[in-house]
Amino acid sequence: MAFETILTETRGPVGLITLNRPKALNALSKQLVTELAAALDAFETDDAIGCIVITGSERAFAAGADIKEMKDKTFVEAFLQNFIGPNDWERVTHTRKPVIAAVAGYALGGGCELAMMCDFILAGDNARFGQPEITIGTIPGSGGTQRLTRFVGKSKAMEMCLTGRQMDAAEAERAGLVSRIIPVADLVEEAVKVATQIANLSRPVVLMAKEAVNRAYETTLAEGVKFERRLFHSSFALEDQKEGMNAFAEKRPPNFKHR
Ligand code: CO8
Repeated sequence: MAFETILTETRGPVGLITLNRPKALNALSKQLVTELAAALDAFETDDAIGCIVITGSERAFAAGADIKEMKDKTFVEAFLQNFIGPNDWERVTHTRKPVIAAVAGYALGGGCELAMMCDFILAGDNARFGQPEITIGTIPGSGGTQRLTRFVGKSKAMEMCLTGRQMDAAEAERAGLVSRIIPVADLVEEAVKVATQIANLSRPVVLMAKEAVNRAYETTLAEGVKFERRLFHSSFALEDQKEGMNAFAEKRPPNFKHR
């Protein structure tokens, strides 16, 4: 795949996507968002890939949508183009394989929103999260007011969306926005390690677990638990469930067939 604004590589069973517009702090231009969607499509359809990592540079995961590109848009253009294109902005939320955001430096505006669309966030110790749109005369446009509120609660989300205040990595971890903090120099290596661990598990079961956790955001507790129970039951139809449990009983590592 030849892209201009991102880099893609495979590390064993992991697809690694690096946002790569260093001069613009990885601002999410139309081209970048389109290329990211294409890279996700490619890794999603590649059977050899079991988990995807999206990262940026040590200075910036992404400093938001590209302000220079969008500043002169009219309402009609933004509305008719759905900002910059069909559904590319939300592409990561449609990925069935797990996607980990490895965030170092700035994750602002659309950058913070992109990180929150991933399945979980590993933060470098220099990460900074924020929704500064209000300071440039607009509001978050890709889930910032909704996902941030669900992650960190109303008070922090409201303060951040109303003032543009940034959270550092420690606050983001305390607030539940990120799963853990990693020294920035080790961030990508650690994210690839975790992704490899996931990719070596039974793929159908991994996809079931992801679907079940995501259901918690979309339905009532009772319906979510019922959904989880049905998937749990159906996992007993898998050879990988037999292998996993037999391996435990026989005190050996499992050798999953479907990965
Ligand atoms: N867009 C375009 N260029 C940017 C952006 C951006 N978001 N952020 C930084 N850059 C550029 C700068 O213009 C600068 O370029 P140049 O060297 O040509 O002047 C270069 O990157 C380096 O930036 P700075 O010199 O500003 O670096 P600093 O270290 O001084 O500051 C900051 C870093 C604090 C990150 C600062 O650059 C900043 O505040 N950036 C803007 C952050 C922001 O407001 N982001 C929100 C954008 S709006 C948005 O994301 C809405 C998403 C809606 C999605 C809707 C989908 C449907």
